[in-house]
Amino acid sequence: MKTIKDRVAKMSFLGLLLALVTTSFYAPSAMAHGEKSQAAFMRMRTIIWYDLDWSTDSVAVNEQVNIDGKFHVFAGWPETVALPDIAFLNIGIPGPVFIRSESYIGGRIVPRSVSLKLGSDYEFSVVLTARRPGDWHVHTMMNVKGGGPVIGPGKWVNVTGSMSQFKNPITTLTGKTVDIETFNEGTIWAWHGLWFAVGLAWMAYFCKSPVFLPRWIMAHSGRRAELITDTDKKVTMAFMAGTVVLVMFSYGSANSAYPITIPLQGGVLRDIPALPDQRGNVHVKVNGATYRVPGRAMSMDLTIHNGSDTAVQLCEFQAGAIRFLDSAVCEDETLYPENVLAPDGLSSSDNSAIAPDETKTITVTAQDASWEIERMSDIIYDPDSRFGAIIWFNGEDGSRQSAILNEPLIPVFM
Ligand SMILES: [Cu+2]
Repeated sequence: MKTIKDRVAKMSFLGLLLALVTTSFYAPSAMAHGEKSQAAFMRMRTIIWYDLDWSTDSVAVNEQVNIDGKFHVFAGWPETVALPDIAFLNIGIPGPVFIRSESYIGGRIVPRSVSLKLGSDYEFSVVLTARRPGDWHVHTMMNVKGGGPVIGPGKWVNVTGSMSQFKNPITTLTGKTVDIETFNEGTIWAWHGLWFAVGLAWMAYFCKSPVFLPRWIMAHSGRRAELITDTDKKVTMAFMAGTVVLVMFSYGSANSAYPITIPLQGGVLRDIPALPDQRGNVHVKVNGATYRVPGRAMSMDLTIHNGSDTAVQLCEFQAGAIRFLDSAVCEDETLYPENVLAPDGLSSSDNSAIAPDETKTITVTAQDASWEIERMSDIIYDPDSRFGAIIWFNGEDGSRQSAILNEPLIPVFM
């Protein structure tokens, strides 16, 4: 009877081990980042990325991609998302397919977190070096402590070549040049192997019979003391002593091999310079806004006052990452990702130029399937059904002015 129980227990242990090993080696490649499942209000009302520019959408391993642009920190930041007091400029990619070689906000190098002010605009720039060949979706991203990753538009970037060619040389502060892609790889493997072996040996020793159910039964029938023998205690002491000696020895040898080290750098930069006012003097009042579910169209009744000294024309409406353009006025000249660009998605009841000091009330419609495809229309099911957007005007003198909208949105289901 005992042997059957024993066998069952051993088999189940082996099964568990097998499951653990196979799952830890199984890593499917992600096609996107679940950007569509991020709440629509979060994409609309936290960080608005604009004037983005990807330097290229095709590179070879070791070549660089620059992503530059600006972002606006929405003043109507939703109360359910932690404020960006500690935020980290990142890039949303499926694993280390690129390395982030440089990143800047407001011209300052930002390898650490920054504090962002609501209502401000910042300039940023990220330099990536291609590491792994493939087609990768590259997003701008801001990690907000307590708020999660706020993801911006993603663009497909193709990387060619071979990962074995990837080099990541750096010069240390002591003047030594090392390739950190392969630096001390042997040592890393050896330590992982060693501790893995120690762990396995520990498990193997204590998985001698009886295990699991028989053990549990013995413990419950008051024979707990019989489960641990004197030899078990000696083996445990040997493991403990061995671990301590190993750690002391390795610490000493690493210290003598690398006497000069500095700690990993952390901290928060609280004085990142914001851009001067990016909006201009066109003022927009939203008299009402609706989202027509069957038509995938958002309609707004806007009163626009042109307080600038040049005539302006409505050009673009951006909600989250989706840009709706009025093709009669402007077109996208960057490599903006197509899935979130509606080059002909914006129309208005009257889009003639608004003269300086003129006030006009018009109906503006942003219509495109991307409301549904990008799952931005989910906003209508929010308890705080409100949209956030940035609306752009082209000036006759070549200037660009914009206004931030933050208003309730009423869904229409017919
Ligand atoms: Cu993606």
